[in-house]
Amino acid sequence: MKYFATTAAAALLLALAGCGQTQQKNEANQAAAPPSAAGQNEIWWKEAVVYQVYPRSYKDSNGDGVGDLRGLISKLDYIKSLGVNVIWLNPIYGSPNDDNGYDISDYRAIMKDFGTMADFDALLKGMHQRGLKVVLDLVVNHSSDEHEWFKQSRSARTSPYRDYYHWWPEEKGVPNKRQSFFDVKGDAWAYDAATKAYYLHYFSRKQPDLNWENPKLRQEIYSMMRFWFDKGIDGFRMDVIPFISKDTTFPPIPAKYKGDFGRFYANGPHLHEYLREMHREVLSKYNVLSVAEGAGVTQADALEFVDPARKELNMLYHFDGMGVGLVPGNKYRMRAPGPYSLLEFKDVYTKWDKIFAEKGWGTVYLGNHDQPRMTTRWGDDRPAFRAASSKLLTTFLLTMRGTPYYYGGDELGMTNIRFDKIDDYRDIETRNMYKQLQAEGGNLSQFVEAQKLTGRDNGRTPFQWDATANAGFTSGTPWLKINPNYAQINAAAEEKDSASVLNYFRRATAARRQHKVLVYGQYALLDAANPHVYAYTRTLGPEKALVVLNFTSEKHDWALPTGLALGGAPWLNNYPTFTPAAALALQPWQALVLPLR
Ligand code: TEU
Repeated sequence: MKYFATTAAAALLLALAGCGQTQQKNEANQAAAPPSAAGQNEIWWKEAVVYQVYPRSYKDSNGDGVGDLRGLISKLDYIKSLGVNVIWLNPIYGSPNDDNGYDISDYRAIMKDFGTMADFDALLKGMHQRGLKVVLDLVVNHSSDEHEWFKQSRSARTSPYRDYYHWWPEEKGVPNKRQSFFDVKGDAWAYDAATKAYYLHYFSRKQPDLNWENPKLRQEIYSMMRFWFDKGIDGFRMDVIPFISKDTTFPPIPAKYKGDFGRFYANGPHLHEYLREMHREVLSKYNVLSVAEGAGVTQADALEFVDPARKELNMLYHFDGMGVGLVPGNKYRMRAPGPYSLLEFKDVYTKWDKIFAEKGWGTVYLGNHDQPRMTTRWGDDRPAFRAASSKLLTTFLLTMRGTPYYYGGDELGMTNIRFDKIDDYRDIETRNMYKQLQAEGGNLSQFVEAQKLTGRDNGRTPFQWDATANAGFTSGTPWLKINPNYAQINAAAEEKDSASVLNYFRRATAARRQHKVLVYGQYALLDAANPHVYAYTRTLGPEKALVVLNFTSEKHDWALPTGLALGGAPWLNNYPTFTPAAALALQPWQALVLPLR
């Protein structure tokens, strides 16, 4: 993009004098029409800021070292004070915790570590009283091997539950290779001597895949979903939902997938048929949020999930952003994401915005329970830059089109713990990758080094409430070590500081609430080739805003493009002062959201 400082300066001066003839660009005319009043019921999830709570690490009320529902209830006023309006809880159901609740043994019960159904009812009531909606995790690609269905299924080939799972009888020979994410041998088939057959598990051996090709199984799932909706929950985040349908002849993975098994798994033969059935039988009957974890989903496939005309799901979240700076398909994630290319980052988010320009709706996130802390991964967590870069990333999340999914703890600017020893990890993914690499004679120290930046437990360390013992998380021994930086980085300290990351997050959620242009406005990338600064406009009818983000730890000047005229004080600024000028003098990690005329 071409721009000239002198022209921009003239426009700026005119604007500041209050008599500027702002050069309206065509963008304003192309802005999506504001949603009609008739649609109001359907759009609450577009205007939402979703706050993700990892219950195991949020707040422990009974001293067993594990977060629980009573602990979470005690923090609802805090959550409300953030200005978020939807809470997504990672799985809270009955589970032996092979994969921290993603292995469910009872879909209609609460995990013992977390409390009771009465606690859940109190939690739901407490949330609704505060105007907070609750989204639960729906984990139905697989169950636990300790689920009653699986116990029955594996007991005999004639069991009425046999076809609730995928079995391959040994007399048919060894089944075609399927890769497992968590298995120590990487093998997704496990041999079960009791009935002389293999069962399928895309994740751990204790997470057998459910057989969605069986209509009875599907009805069980729909009935379970209705059970939770009838209790009053407001939505589901659907774990690896693109993986549910399988070709039960289990052919070799076609060559066109070039070994990308995740992409193959996401293309089962009846996937969209089942999603439409689920919509018909369950989702259409409630005013709820539904979001797919879009593992294996490409840009070309995305609309098939969320085009409203197809009657499937509301939203999906993609993995392209998380892949920036990683070697694709590297199962051990050996390459630590150091400096990444901002150009690539901008390109990914700009392309994904475009997919939903006309229909459907997107999402944006920079961290979750499967990812390192966003400040470490995408910002700069050294003390001099930690707060500024956290605030910049928050600004990005809350000014993009699409619903932001904000991970609990990021509002404090929490950082990776960077364990030195494999034994400190609790995560099955890290531990089993290590064992696999060990068996293959791989480079273990390189692996441990890479996990310091990519390992999932970095995002799972307990929430840092205050500077007392164990960060105020528990009176017992925490299930996972607490980041020693809790003495400086904690909610209590940040409450008292108006310039903290925490209070900035509150200002950011308020800005998104106040200015609908930040939710619905058309997005246009500026200065695409700038490797340091990410800048874009948002436009909704006559309302227009400029977002300028210096994604580096150095100062950079950024000249206002021709035709853009500033229209007043910043809506958001992560530094104390702002001097309007034709070329903005950006501080390290400075983030600005400026109204335009
Ligand atoms: O993650 C699915 C998934 O694609 C994972 O393989 C993820 O990409 C990987 O763990 C990142 O390192 C979901 C859940 O979010 C995850 O916590 C579960 O472990 C997994 O499904 C199995 O249920």
